[in-house]
Amino acid sequence: MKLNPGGHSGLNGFFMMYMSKWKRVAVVLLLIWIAVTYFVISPLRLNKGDERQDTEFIRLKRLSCLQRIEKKGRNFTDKKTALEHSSLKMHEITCDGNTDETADFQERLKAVSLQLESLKQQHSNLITQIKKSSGLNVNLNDIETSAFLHNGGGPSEEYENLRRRVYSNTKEIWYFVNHELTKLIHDDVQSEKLQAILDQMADRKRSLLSDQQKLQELDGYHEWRRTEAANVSDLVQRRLKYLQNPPDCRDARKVICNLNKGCGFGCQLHHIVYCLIFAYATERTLILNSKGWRYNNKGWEYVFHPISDSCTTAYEDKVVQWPASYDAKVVSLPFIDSITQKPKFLPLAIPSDLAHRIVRFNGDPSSWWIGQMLKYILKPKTAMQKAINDTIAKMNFKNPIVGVHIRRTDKVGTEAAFHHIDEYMLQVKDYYEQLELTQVVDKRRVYLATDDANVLEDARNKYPQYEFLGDPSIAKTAATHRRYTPLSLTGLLVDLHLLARTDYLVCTFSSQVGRVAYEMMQTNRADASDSFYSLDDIYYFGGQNAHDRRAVLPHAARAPHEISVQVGDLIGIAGNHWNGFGRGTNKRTNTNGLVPWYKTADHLVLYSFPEYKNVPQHPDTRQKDL
Ligand SMILES: Nc1nc2c(ncn2[C@@H]2O[C@H](COP(=O)(O)OP(=O)(O)OP(=O)(O)O)[C@@H](O)[C@H]2O)c(=O)[nH]1
Ligand SMILES: *[C@@H]1O[C@H](CO)[C@@H](O)[C@H](O)[C@H]1NC(C)=O
Ligand SMILES: *[C@@H]1O[C@H](CO)[C@@H](O)[C@H](O)[C@H]1NC(C)=O
Ligand SMILES: *[C@@H]1O[C@H](CO)[C@@H](O)[C@H](O)[C@H]1NC(C)=O
Ligand SMILES: [Mg+2]
Repeated sequence: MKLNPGGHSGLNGFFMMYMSKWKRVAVVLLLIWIAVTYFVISPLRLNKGDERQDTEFIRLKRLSCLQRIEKKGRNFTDKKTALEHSSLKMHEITCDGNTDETADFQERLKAVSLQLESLKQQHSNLITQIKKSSGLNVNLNDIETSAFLHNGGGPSEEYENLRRRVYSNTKEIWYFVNHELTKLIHDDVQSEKLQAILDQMADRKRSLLSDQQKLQELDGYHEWRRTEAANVSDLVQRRLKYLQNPPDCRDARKVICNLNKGCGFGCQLHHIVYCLIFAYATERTLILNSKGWRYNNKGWEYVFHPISDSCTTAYEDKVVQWPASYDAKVVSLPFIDSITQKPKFLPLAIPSDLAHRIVRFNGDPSSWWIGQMLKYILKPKTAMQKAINDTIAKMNFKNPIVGVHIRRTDKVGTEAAFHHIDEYMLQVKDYYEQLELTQVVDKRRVYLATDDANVLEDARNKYPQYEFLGDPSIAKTAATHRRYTPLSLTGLLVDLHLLARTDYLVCTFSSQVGRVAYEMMQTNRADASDSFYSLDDIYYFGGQNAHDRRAVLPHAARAPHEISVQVGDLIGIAGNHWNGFGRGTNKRTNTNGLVPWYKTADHLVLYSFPEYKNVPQHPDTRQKDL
C-alpha cells in the first residue's frame, strides 16, 4: 500500500517539470481533463459515488507497483549481465580444460541468457499493460479498453494472464537452470563454483517470485479477487442446490451414480464429481447409490449430508444405462474409465458462461471448477464434523504451515515412483526461504499426511529444525489392511481438511488424495494455483478429455528429442519434466517430443453448460421465502 513519496518517479518528474513551466496552463488543463474524463466515464458506471475515488486510489497504487516492476526490470538486466560475466569467468576457468565441455557450458549459459531475455520482454509487456489500464497515456481508447471500468472494478483477463505467466515462467527458468547446472556439478571439477552460481540463482528466483506475489497483493485488486471468487462460488453452489432439489422429485429427470467403484476414497470422490458434472451438464438430478459402501456399509448419508435434501430416490422408474436418449427419465452412469465416446463437458472443460469470470481470479480454472463440485458433495454430518474438529483441536495447527502428502504403501512401485522425504523437504525449505524474505517465521511448521506410519517419525528425526504436525495413529489406520473402515475415513478427512488449509502443498499429483487436497485448497482461497508443488505429474482429472497447451512462441527443435512448434499449434500434453521442458504431441505435425514449457500456455476448454437462468446471479434475500 506504500505510495512513493520520494518523487523520483517518472510521473512525478514529469509533473514537476510541467508545474514549473506551464504552471497555470497546466492546472487549468488538468481541471478540464478531470471534468471531461468524469463526464465521459460516469455514464459507463453502474455504481457511482465512492467508486470513482476507489479507481483513483487503485490507479495510484498501481503506479507505485509500476515503479517497482520497472526497477525489477533493471535487476533483470543486472542478472543477465551477471550471468554473462560468470559465463566469461567460467570460460577462463575451463580454458585449459576440455574445449568440448567449455563449448557445451557456453551453449547452456547462452540458452539461459535467451530465456532471461524473453522473461525481460514479458516484464516490459506487463509494464505496458499496467500503463494502459492505469491511464498513464490518457486517451479515450485506453480508457475504453481498460477493462476495469467495464466489469465491476476488477482486473482485465489479459492483465491477469500476463501476470501469472511472468510468475510461472520465472519458475520455469529456475527449473531449467537448476537442472542444467546440477548436471554439470555431477561431471565437472568446478562443482563448488557451479554450486555457488546455483545458490545465487535460487536466491534471485525467490526474490523475483516474492516480488511478483507482492505485486498481486498491491495492484489494488486483492479484495476484488476475493469477493469475485466468493460470488462465483456462491452462484455455482446455488445452481447445484437448485438442480438437486427439483420442485417435483417424482417428475424430475435423474442420473444414478453408484458408489461401488472398487478404489480408494479420493478415487470415489472423483467418481461422484464426474457424476455431478454430468448431472449439471444434462440438467438431471443426481441420485447417489451408496449401499454397501466400502468405507461405511451403512452408506454415504451416514457420514455426509445427502447430496439432495428432497430428492434421493428414482422411485420404481425404469433405469437405462447411459448412453441413452435425452428423453430417458432415469439413466445410470458407467465408470468414467469405461466410456468410449467421452462427452465434451467432462474435465478439464469449464462452463463458458462462467469462464471469463473465473479466469480473472484463478490461474487454474479447471481444478477450481472441480473443487466447487467437491465443496457441494463433501459436507460431513455433525458427528463426523465433531470428530474432525476434536482431532484438529489436539494439534497445534497454525499458519504459516506447509502441507506435505506422502503417498506410499500400495502406490509405490506400481502406480508411482518412490520419492524420498528429502525431495519433499527441499521444496518445503525453498518455500520458507522465500517466505522469510518478507516476514519473520517463528517456526517452520509442516503438516504431514501419509498412509505410511513410519514416515512421520523418520521426518522428525531427520529434520529436527522443523515442527511436524501429524497423527501417527491416522497413518496407521490408512494402512492397506485397515483402510476401508469408518475410523480410517475420519483420519483421511482430517488429513484432507488440514492439507487444504495449509499455505503451500507439497505432494505427488499421481495420487488422487494429493489432487483432492489441492482441489479443496482451491475452494478455500481465491487462487491456489501457485500454492503447490507436485513431485511428479501436472494436475489432471482421471479419465479427462485431451489436455492441450498452445504454442505462444515459435520453437525450432535443437535436438532429435525436441519438437518444433509454430505460434498457435496445439500440443497434447503428457507432462512437465520440471527442467524447463515438457513432453507432448504437436497436433499439427503429429510429432512427439520435448518443447520448452515457457513457449506454451494452457489451452482452456470451454463448454456451453446450461446457464440455470432460474437461479439469480446474486443471492436475493427476498426470494428466500418464496
Ligand atoms: N489418512 C490418510 N489416508 C490416506 C493418505 N493417503 C492415502 N490414504 C488412503 O489410501 C487411499 C488411496 O486411494 P485413492 O483415494 O484411490 O488414491 P490413490 O491410490 O493415491 O490414487 P489412485 O491410485 O490414482 O486412485 C485413500 O483413499 C485413503 O484411504 C493420507 O495421507 N492420509
Ligand atoms: C535490485 O537488486 C538490489 C541488489 O541485488 C536490491 O538491493 C534492490 O532492492 C533490488 N531492487 C528491486 C526493485 O528489487
Ligand atoms: C459480490 O456480490 C455482492 C452481493 O451480491 C455484491 O455487492 C458485490 O459487488 C459482488 N462483488 C463482485 C466483485 O462482483
Ligand atoms: C467445527 O469447527 C468449525 C470451525 O472451527 C465450526 O464452525 C463448526 O461449528 C464445528 N462443528 C462442530 C460439529 O463442532
Ligand atoms: Mg489407488
